[in-house]
Amino acid sequence: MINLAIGIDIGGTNIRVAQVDSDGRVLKKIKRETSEDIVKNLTDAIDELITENTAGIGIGVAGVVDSKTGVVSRSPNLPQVEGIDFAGILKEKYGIPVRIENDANAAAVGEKFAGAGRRFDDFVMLTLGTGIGGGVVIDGSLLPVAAELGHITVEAKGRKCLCPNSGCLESYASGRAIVSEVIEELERGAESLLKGCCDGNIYKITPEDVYNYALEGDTLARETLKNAGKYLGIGIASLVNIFSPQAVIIGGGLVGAWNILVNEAIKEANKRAFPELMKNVEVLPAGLTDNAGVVGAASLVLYSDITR
Ligand code: BMX
Ligand code: ZN
Repeated sequence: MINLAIGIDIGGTNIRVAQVDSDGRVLKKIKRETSEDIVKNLTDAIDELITENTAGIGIGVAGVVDSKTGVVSRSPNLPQVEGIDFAGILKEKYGIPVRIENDANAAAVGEKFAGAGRRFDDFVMLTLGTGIGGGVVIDGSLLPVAAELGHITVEAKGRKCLCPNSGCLESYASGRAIVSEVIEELERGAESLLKGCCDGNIYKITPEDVYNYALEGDTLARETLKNAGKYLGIGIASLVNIFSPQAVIIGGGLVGAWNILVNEAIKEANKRAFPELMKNVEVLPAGLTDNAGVVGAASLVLYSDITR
C-alpha cells in the first residue's frame, strides 16, 4: 500500500526528515545540522527513509517559495536556500511527486490534516519560533499566497526587520525579538535575575529562559513577554479583521509561554478587533508539537491525496 510520505523541514539550525504515515504519525526521523550542502544532507536522509510505499515528498522551508517554480525566492533568515529548486532536484532523483511550501504554510496544512485545525474550515496559523510564520486556511484549503504574517506592520516607526520593512510583528513577538530585547535591557544595566542566567553569559539566554525567569517573578522577563504578547495581539486583531476566521492556531516553541504571552495577546486583540468577528474566534495552541514541521511537510502530500 502506498500510504507513506517523506516530510522535510528545512530550518536554520537543523534539517529534519521523517517518514510519516497516512494518519500523520512519524515512523522514523532523521535530524541533521544544516550544512552548506543542504541538497546532499537531504538526499542522504531520504535514501535511508524512502520505500516502495512512499507516495511523495513534502518540503517545508522558511522563506518565500515561488508558487509557480517551487524555488525559494527569498529567505532573509536562511540565505543558503535562496535560488535552490529542491522540488525539481528531488523529483528528478526519486521519480515521485514532490511538493514544497513555506514552513508555516505547511504547518497550517498539518494542523488541518492531523492537528487542532481538523474541526475548522477557516483558520489562521501563526508559528512563533525564531521568526514568526503564517498560513491561512479558508474553506478547508490553504490559501495559495505567501502569508508572511510575521511581517505585518505593528509599529510604524519600529525596529528594522531582516525584510525591507520596519516594525514587523516578527521584530516584536518572535523568540529572537524577545531575547534581543532582554539582552539590550541587561546591557543598559537593568536589574534582573536574568543577569545570573546561563553562567552569567547573557548572550546565551533563550526564550525558554525568559519564560522560566518570568515564572520566578522576574520583572524584566515578565514585562518583555507581556510586551511581546501585546504586539502579537495587535497582529491577531488585524488578522481577525481581515480573515474572520473561526480560529487562530498558534504553534512553535513560544507556545510554552502561553499563560503570559498569548493571554496578553488575546486581551489586546479583544480590545482592537471588531467584536462581532472576535467573539467567534478561538485562539488555541497547535495540536502538532514536536513533529509539527515534518508532519506539516508530509501532509502536503498526504492531505492533497485526501482532498483530490
Ligand atoms: C520568517 C520567514 C518566514 C518563516 C518565518 C518562520 C525566512 C527565512 N523566514 O518570517 O518565511 O515562515 O520566519 O520561520 O525569511 P522560523 O525559522 O521561525 O520557523
Ligand atoms: Zn519583516
